[in-house]
Amino acid sequence: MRRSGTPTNTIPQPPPITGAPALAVSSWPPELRRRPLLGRRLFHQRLLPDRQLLRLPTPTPTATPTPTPPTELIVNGALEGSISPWVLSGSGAFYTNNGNYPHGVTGYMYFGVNNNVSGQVYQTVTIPSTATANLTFWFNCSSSEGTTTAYDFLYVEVRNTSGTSLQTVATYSNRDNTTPGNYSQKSFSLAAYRGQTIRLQFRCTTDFSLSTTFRIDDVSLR
Ligand SMILES: [Ca+2]
Ligand SMILES: [Ca+2]
Repeated sequence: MRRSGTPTNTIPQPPPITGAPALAVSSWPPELRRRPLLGRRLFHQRLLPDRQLLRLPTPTPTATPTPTPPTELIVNGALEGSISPWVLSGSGAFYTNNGNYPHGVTGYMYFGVNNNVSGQVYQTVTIPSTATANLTFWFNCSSSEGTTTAYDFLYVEVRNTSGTSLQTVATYSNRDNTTPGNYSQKSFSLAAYRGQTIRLQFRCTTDFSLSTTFRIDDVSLR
C-alpha cells in the first residue's frame, strides 16, 4: 500500500489550558522548546501549581481486594490437648490425646470398640449466612466383621440445639473396614444450614459380636 503525503515532524500541540496565560513556544528555554508538550505542562505547572486549575486528572487510588480465607467454624477440630468443646456421651464414644492411630498429631475421637454399645460426640456450631459451609473430616474404620453386611455403624448427623435430628449426612459401617490409621478424607456441604446454629454429631452403634472401631480426626467446617 502506498502512503499519501509526506512525513512531517510536526508535534501535536495540546489544547490551551483554561485559566493559564498563553506562552509562545519561542519564549521557552531551549531544553523545553525541543519537547513542546512537556514544556507547556512544566510552564503551566510553574505558573499554576494548582492541579485543579491545570485540569490534570487526580489519580484515584483503587482498593486492592484482599481475599479472606474462609473462617474455620469448628473449635478444636484437630482434637488435640483435650476433647473440649466437643461433648461426648455413651458407652461407645471415646477420646484419646495420645492414641496409636491419629490422623494428625496425637489426639482423635473414636467409637465402637466393644459390642452392644452406642455413643456420640457433638459440637454446637453457628454457620454464618455468608459461609460456604463445607464440612470435611478424616475417617478410619477397622473391624473384625466381614465387609458383606453392615452390623456396626457410625452416623454423621446434623441436629438442632435440642438434639432433634435434622439430617443424617453420612453413614459408615464395618463395610468400610481397612487397616487401623488408614484414614480417608470425607467432604459434605452443610449449606442448607447457613444462618443456623446446629449440632454436628458423630454417633455410633454396634451389635452383639465382632467389634468395630471408627476413628475421626481433623474436623473442619468452613
Ligand atoms: Ca488430631
Ligand atoms: Ca459387630
